[in-house]
Amino acid sequence: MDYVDFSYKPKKTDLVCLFKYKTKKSRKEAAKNIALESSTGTWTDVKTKNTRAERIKARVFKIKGDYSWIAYPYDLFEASNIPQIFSSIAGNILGMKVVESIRLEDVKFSSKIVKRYQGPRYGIEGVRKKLGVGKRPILGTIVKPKLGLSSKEHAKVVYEALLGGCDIVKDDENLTNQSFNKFSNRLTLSLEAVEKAEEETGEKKAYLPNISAETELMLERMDEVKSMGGKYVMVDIITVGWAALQTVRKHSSLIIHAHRAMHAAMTRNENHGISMLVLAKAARLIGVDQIHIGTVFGKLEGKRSEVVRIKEGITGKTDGRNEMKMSWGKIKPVFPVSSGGVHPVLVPKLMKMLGKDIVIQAGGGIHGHPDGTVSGARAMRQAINAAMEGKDLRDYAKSHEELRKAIRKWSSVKW
Ligand code: RUB
Ligand code: CA
Repeated sequence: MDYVDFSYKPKKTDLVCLFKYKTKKSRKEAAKNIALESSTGTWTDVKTKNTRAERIKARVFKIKGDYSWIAYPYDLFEASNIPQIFSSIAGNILGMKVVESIRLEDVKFSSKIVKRYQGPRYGIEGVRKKLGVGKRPILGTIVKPKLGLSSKEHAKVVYEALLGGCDIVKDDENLTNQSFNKFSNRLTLSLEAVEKAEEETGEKKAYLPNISAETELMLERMDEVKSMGGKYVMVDIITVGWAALQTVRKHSSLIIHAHRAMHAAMTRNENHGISMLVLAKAARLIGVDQIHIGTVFGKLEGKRSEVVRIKEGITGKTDGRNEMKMSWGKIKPVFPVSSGGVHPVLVPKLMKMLGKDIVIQAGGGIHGHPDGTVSGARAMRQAINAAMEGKDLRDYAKSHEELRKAIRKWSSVKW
């Protein structure tokens, strides 16, 4: 059958996709349709076909269980264009009637494609250096309430969180330039808060302003952050889109924190859409320095096996298994961010699951502390210290009041 060739051996330069799909037709027939619609074909034979179209078509080279593996020749792509790649491998095929559901589970970018990308400027090592944090996880918070604080109130929360022990404080995903909290004003006051906290604690600190907006406006905001001495920008990478993210990366010399708001529209359904792993790999290629991957234990959905795979995909020199094994070449590892319903009690579990090379973020789990933000940040730092020293959290809490109070408030939280 055209487009299906089980004897085909993917070339080193092919991009390979792993799809999970359900169909009422034969699995082979459906796989053929996935391959043709995502590469060169359409629903019927066309008279305009040439030899090139035949040569560069995608090939289904394996079908097993619910899955099919498809190889895409390099010439199908404008290799440095992430939107074009997604229009192919995750485009029309998601809406085809021949499949009841289809999910792009994993993607293997060939080294020839990888070479066309810059990847993160800083990555894990670079971020650690900028923040002067050696081996422990980076501690972050999100200013809460998400929306409603004035710039002045916002900056006060930034200051208190940093004073208590956070390394970084970020805006929330839906805070940008609202009438009650203007971007420029917030930036100025929050960077002052950073300076003050750095002087008082002797630690390096950072504020992550959310620059998400129309692309040119984002670049203006990024310039503003840079000119004022900021270290980071934060971008809602899914809502701004791949093209905008590529532009930001091209122009940025700052650390890029990637928030993934809206990802679940594509990633949450286990049978349909695009996996978070695929989105995170694209973000790594483009070059974000840190990205949200989930917590398993927190308030937001995300299976353990999936969260661990995403971590491997964004930090490994190689990742994937068998047909999907890919090499990242010179592309640096991205800092995985665990965030969403995190509080001190979850810290040991998170570190056990993901190791020390993670950014741990808590919003409510800091600002909801019975004694406020400073104590909340202290409690989180204490929890990290306990885990770093291999001590039991509850034992450690006996001599650490802030942690003790946090445990009392949150130990029975269930999602
Ligand atoms: C966390 C928060 C972040 C989520 C996003 O606040 O608001 O937006 O981390 O989710 P809180 P994810 O700590 O109060 O829950 O990281 O899964 O993308
Ligand atoms: Ca948020």
